[in-house]
Amino acid sequence: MSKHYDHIAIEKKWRKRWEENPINLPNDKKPKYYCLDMFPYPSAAGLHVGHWRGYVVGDAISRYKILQGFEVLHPMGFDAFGLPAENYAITQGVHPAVSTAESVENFKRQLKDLSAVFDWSKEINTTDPSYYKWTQWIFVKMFKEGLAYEKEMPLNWCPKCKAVLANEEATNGVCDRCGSVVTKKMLRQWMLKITKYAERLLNDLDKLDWPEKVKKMQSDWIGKSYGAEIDFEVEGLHKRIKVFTTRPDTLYGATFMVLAPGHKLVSELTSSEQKEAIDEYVFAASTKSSVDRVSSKEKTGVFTGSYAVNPLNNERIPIWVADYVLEDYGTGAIMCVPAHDERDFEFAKKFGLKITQVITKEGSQDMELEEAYTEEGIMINSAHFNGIPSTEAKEVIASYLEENGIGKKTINYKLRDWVFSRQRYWGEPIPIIHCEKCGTVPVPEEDLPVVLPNVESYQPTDTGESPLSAIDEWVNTTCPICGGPAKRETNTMPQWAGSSWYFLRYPDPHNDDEFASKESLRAWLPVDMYIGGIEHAVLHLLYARFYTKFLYDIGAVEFEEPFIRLFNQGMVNKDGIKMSKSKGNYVSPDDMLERYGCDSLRMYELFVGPPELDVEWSDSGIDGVYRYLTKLWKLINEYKDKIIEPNNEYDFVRNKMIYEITTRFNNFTLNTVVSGFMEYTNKIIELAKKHDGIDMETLEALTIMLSPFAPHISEEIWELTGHKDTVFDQSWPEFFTEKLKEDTVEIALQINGKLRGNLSISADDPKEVIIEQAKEALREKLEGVSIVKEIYVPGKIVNIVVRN
Ligand code: ANZ
Ligand code: ZN
Repeated sequence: MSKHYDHIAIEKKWRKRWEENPINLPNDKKPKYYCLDMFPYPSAAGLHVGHWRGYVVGDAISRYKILQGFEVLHPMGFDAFGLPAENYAITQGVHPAVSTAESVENFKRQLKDLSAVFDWSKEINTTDPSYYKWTQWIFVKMFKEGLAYEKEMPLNWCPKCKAVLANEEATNGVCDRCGSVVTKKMLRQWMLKITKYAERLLNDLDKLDWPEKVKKMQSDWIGKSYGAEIDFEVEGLHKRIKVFTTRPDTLYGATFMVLAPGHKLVSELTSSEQKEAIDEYVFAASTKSSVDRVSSKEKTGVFTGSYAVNPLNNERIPIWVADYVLEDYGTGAIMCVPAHDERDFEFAKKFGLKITQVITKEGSQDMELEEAYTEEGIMINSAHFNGIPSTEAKEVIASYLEENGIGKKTINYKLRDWVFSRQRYWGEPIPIIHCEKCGTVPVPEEDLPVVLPNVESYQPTDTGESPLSAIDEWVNTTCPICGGPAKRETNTMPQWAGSSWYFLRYPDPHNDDEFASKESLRAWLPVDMYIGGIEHAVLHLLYARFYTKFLYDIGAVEFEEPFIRLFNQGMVNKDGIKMSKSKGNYVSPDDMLERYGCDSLRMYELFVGPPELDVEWSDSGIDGVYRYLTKLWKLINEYKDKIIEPNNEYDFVRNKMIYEITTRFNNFTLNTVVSGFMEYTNKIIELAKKHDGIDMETLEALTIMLSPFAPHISEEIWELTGHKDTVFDQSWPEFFTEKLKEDTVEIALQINGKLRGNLSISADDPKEVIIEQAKEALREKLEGVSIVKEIYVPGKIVNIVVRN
């Protein structure tokens, strides 16, 4: 090997060796560690250096665990169904199966360039019939348990293209393809009853070692609210309007009501004078998405001409229709309390409606409210409830309503059932047969998979049905129950289907009798570490938890939560925005690999910033890492034949180095692990000069610890320094606390009283310094949540209390 750092020769040599002799995964007496990367969607664009970031984190952890004596499962696969491949087929005339296979090949080549310890023998692909057989099997099970059902649902419909559009194809209510205004069309859809699991999905978040921010996003998405349903009589009609409110304490301040445009009483309540205005308003609302409706700045609405009666003070209050109230939340109707609700306040101001304050800060009424008072306080203008705290009034008034038959206490969730069908070609066929005699019949399990047939045209049809509906010989089949003529379901599953359970397949990907054997599941699951982007905080991660709980309930798996620990790597930006091919700020790893090599790129991906934060890519930053490896290379070459007897100085530096790097690794501050290598290599260089020689044990420790980050150069150094085995068969080095400075103590780091890490501190440091260090070590977990309190129990614990 040459004296200068020849990354091309070194990396070529070791990749060939590892291919011939894969890194041994140790035997099954060792503890297991399942390290999972979110599998990619294989786009035609290929991987960029932003994608690499998460994979490098996953690979460094996997290799670290191998060195710690774990048996590691670190698999990779492809989530290959979905809209982009299908749209590509429509525009380019290439079958999605063909274009997807090409993209997969390209992705695999790029992933191999990472030199990650992926176990390719376990590769999966969601478009493989032997895989989606089990995606369909789970659906059949859900159908049999009553969790999959059909329902008429409004879908985005482009009247010009005559096609159903996915939400992402109908941004801002306009068809992406032709620019027409998108309307709604009622179509039969398959739904999954995820709402049945709302409470468990919420409660079990407590068990998870996930970033608090993601847990909060999930609990907000599930959106549990305690409140009451209250009945309002409509004046002059024998009708009642039921509202859902989280604030029964404000009932005396309810000065008008609002119905969602699609509420079933709208037409009945509309007076003849108001009919035209209401009809027009209701139609306009039907063309908007709920997101647009709720987020639009200017409140709009129309008076129906009718009045209701406030059940507590008998006040006559006008009934309006407005699109900021949604049909499918609560009861689709609200009582409006402009004094204490921002949206109602805006609405009342705009339309000149009455504002009555019923809660106040100090027990005295404000002259005129300039904005809604949304805090707790003391009740006023509320008859015999005056003077009590509003928090208490919530309960007292709700009970009063219940006793008098005007209302009842309720719980509401924001979580909706999951619309599970797509009118598309490139997805798993929903395994259902429709028979005129027997109704909706699941395909018998032994007949799975229902293979996706070849079609000539992928174009969505003008009836809103899937392109599959045009293939008569596929659609027409026989009923599995009565044997009579029947038709196949032609809708396909959404892209989320295949990824909701893939982590269960990896341990046993070739099993044809089960989605995975019980033994393999017991051996590997749940996933110990799941690494991926924060953009999956709700949908994918919630669906995967839902699937797991369902499979647990039918006895197919033995655990209720799939991912014990979650890590979200930050995004890589270039010129301030997220890197992507379409934006033209795309840095391909291919060029970087050529110039600097895999080891430098891997290390730079980690060095570029704290792994959980977004970072700005700089092509020149990688130079620094490359220079570091060159320096290390020089050190080895200069001193590899000058091994000296151990001494105290080397002992101290080695211990400190192992301690520092291990703790930083455990705390997941991987960028500081890389700077640790730089720091300690400098110290070793100093010692080598001073003693004109190097200590073997120190050199070995450094090489072993470096190997998860820069595997090629580590192997080369290992060999150069006379070792015959591979560096990956070694054990992670140990440190001895007694050889570190005396005054350091190890303390526990907690979030909300749960152990989340350790930290070694100088016992004499002031409390503030220790808390700062603790927060730094926990930064990933604390990102985006608000800290309520910081507690330090001297020499023992730092507990950070956060709000969820
Ligand atoms: C009266 C009131 C007074 C309200 C007040 C709030 C503050 P969460 O916490 O999100 O569950 N609401 C109920 N159904 C709605 C719907 N279909 N569309 C839009 N808004 C709806 O919010 C519940 C509150 O949101 C309810 O409590 C209701 O307004 C409104 F000072 O009732 B509230
Ligand atoms: Zn039948």
